[in-house]
Parts: sequence; C-alpha cells; structure tokens
Amino acid sequence: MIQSSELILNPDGSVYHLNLRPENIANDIIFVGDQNRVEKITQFFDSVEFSTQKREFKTQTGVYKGKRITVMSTGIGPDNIDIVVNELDALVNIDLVTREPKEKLTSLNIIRIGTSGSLQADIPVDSFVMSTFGLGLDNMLRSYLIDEVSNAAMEEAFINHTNWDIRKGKPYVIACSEKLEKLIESDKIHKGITATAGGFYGPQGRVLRLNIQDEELNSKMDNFTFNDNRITNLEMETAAIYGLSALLGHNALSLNAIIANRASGTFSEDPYKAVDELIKYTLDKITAN
Ligand code: R1P
Ligand code: URA
Repeated sequence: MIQSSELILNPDGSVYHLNLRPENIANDIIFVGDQNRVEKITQFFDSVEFSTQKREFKTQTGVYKGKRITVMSTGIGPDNIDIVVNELDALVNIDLVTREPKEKLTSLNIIRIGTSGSLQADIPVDSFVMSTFGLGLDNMLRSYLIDEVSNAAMEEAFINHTNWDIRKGKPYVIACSEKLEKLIESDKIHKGITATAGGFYGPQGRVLRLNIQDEELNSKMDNFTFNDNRITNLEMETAAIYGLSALLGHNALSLNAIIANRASGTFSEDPYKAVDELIKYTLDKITAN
C-alpha cells in the first residue's frame, strides 16, 4: 500500500496538487504551460463538463468534435512536470481507495502545445516544431532510474560534442511516442531534438547582467547532429514529459510554436498568433480519424 505521505489526497479524494479525481480526466490530454492558454483551447469545444484550478494547474475537460479531451496547464519547468505527470498517472493507474497500483494499466495520450526558442536560422519565428526527442539539460529526471528508456548513444555524443561540463549534471535523451508522431506529423511542422532547460535565462544561454559558465554552449548545440537529427529548439518541459511518460507507460508528444529565434536574435511580433494556429492544427489532427 502506498503511504498517505507519498500519494497525498485532499479531503474530497482528489490528488494533492491537481485537485482532480479519476472521473475528471480524459485519456487524451493536452498540456500547455500558461493557464490562460487552457481556455484558448476549450473555447473551441462543443461542451466543457469540468473545470478546476489549484496554483498554476488549471484543468478543463470537455468534448471537441465528439472526442473527450482534457486540457491542463503545467506552469513553467520540469519540476512542475514531475508533479503533473505523476499525479495524472496516479489518477488512472492507482486505486485511490486501496492505494494499490492497478493490475490493468491505462496509457494516457499526452500532447504538449508550448512556446519555444529556435536555435536554427531556417526555423524562423512563427513556425512549428515537433520534438522527436527531448534532450534534458535540467537534471530532474536523474532522480529516477531512466537507463532503460533513455538513448545512451545520443547522450554520449552530445556530451562529447559540447564538451559538456558534468558539474551541471548529466544530460538525458528520450524519444517521443511514435504513435502520436504519426498522428500529428505533416509538412507544416519541422522535426528535431528539443533541448529542455531548467531555466529561461542562464540555463538557455541568455546573458543579461550575470555571466554564465559556458557562453559558447548555444553555438555548440546548434551544430550537434546524431543520426540526421539536430537540435532545433529550447524550452523547459519536453524532456521531462517524455521521460516520465516513457517510465510510466504513457504516450507523449511535444509541439512547439517558435516565438524566438536565437540564431537571428529575433522575437515574434505576435507570438500568440503562432500558438493559436498550432492549437487549431493540433485539435483537428487529434480528431481527424
Ligand atoms: C518560458 O517563457 C515558458 O515558455 C515555454 C517554456 O517551455 C516555458 O514554460 O513554454 P510554455 O509556453 O508552454 O509555457
Ligand atoms: N520559451 C523558452 O523556454 N525559451 C524561448 O526562447 C522561448 C520560449
């Protein structure tokens, strides 16, 4: 039995941070970072049956073109993803009364729609990237035993190519769900490795008033390749979502609206337009079949 200090439930039986009970979520889940993006998605739904929010975690479940979908905000960063994916998994794969893992496990389909910075000149602002791999520079997943799900060969190649300073922790690489990749892919969307950083400024090589350990890192990252895959973009959640989903048996895919281009030093004049377009594109792909 899982202890009440491990799987923490609220008095109404909902999971501690997300405020959700098993019946509140669908098997198809869209993650966004920003709480305000949840309703930008559910505004298109035929109906919304459930809505809640605790801290940065806002959740709505409803029906779009006959499909039941949950949309939730994760807030910023891999530490939040640890909470969100573990609590979602508990909702479907742990009996919250007996506190025992269920014998028959459920796989969720998780698609993230986020904003991101491109590292490549030919992936401009307002374009889209599908993350075929998540490259975790954040260390969060190193708390788990990830060797069976991570791509050791790509990790080693990245460490060697960038001459990675191991004092910052060991990068990890996890692939997306092939099933979801096939569902969403099209010529409209670039594909590549998405690097997930634990912060927006120093961890993504941004220098304001503070110096960083490795000012060359971004340029070393943008010419890294492995089996024809290159690092396309930087953000703060994808690798953590991929890693926890792989460990727990869920399908995950991350889609990025490029709002900043680090190669050209440009920022989108209207970042929300690209996000809105990606939202509509994703909803239609999810419900196409
Ligand atoms: C930083 O501005 C935030 O934007 C990106 C990053 O991953 C980070 O969360 O994603 P969202 O737009 O989903 O929040
Ligand atoms: N989000 C990030 O984390 N980085 C960027 O450059 C843009 C959006």
